[in-house]
Amino acid sequence: MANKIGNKGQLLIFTDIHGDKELFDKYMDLWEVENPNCHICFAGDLIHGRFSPEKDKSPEILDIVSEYINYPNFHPLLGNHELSEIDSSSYLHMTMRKQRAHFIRSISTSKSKKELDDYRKKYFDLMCKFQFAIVTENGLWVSHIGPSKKSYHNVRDYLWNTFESDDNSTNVNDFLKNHDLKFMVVGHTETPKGYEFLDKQLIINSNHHIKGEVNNYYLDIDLSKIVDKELIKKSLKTIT
Ligand SMILES: [Mn+2]
Repeated sequence: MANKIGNKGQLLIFTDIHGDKELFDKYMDLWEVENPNCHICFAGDLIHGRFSPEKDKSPEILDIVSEYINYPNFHPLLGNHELSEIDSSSYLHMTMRKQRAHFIRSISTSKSKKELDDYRKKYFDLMCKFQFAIVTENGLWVSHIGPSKKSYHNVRDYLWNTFESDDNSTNVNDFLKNHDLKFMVVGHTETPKGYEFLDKQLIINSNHHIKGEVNNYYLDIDLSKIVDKELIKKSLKTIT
C-alpha cells in the first residue's frame, strides 16, 4: 500500500501532471536517475489530459514510467484518474467514463490499431503497480488525497476527500498522530495560488493554470532533516 523511504538524500514530489508530457519531462530532468538516494514521487493523476485532447500525452508518459517502474527510487502513486482505469468496481470507474473513453482515444492516436489492445493491457498492468502512498523515515506521508471526514473502510475510500467540500484538518491531525507521522503532502485539489497549507497538510498543484498564470509547484525535500512545516515551506519550489 505504501512505499517506505529512508532518511538519506532527497525526495522530489510532483502532483497532477494530467498528460502534460512537456511538464513531465521537465520534472524528470530534475531527478538523478542513477542516484539511489534521489527519490522522485508523482503523487497521482499522471494521466487524463484536462485541457485539449490533442495535447494529452498520457500514453507517452506511461511509456516512460514503464521504463522506471522497478527502480527503488521511483514512486508513482495512484490518483483518482488511475484508479478509475484499474478498479472496475469503484464508483470512479462509472463516473469517469468520459475520461476513460478519451484515454482509449489517446492510445489509438499514438499507437497503431493492431497494438491498441496490447498497450491497453500494458498500461493497466503498469498502473496496478502504483502505490497509494509513500512514507518517509523522517515522518512525511504523501498521497493523492488526504483522509476524509467520512470514515473510510478501505484504502480506496482514501481517494474521495476533497478540500473544497470537506475541511479535514482534524482528520489529518488524527491520522498523523495515529501513525506517528509529522506532516502530509497531497495533490488533487486546485488551489488559487498553486499550493495551500492547511495546518499539517500541504496541497500542491504541479500543473497549475489559473487566469492565464502558470505556477507549477513541487517539493524538493532533504530527507535527513526533521519534517515540520518550516522544512516543507523551504522545500517548496516552482518551475515555469
Ligand atoms: Mn485527482
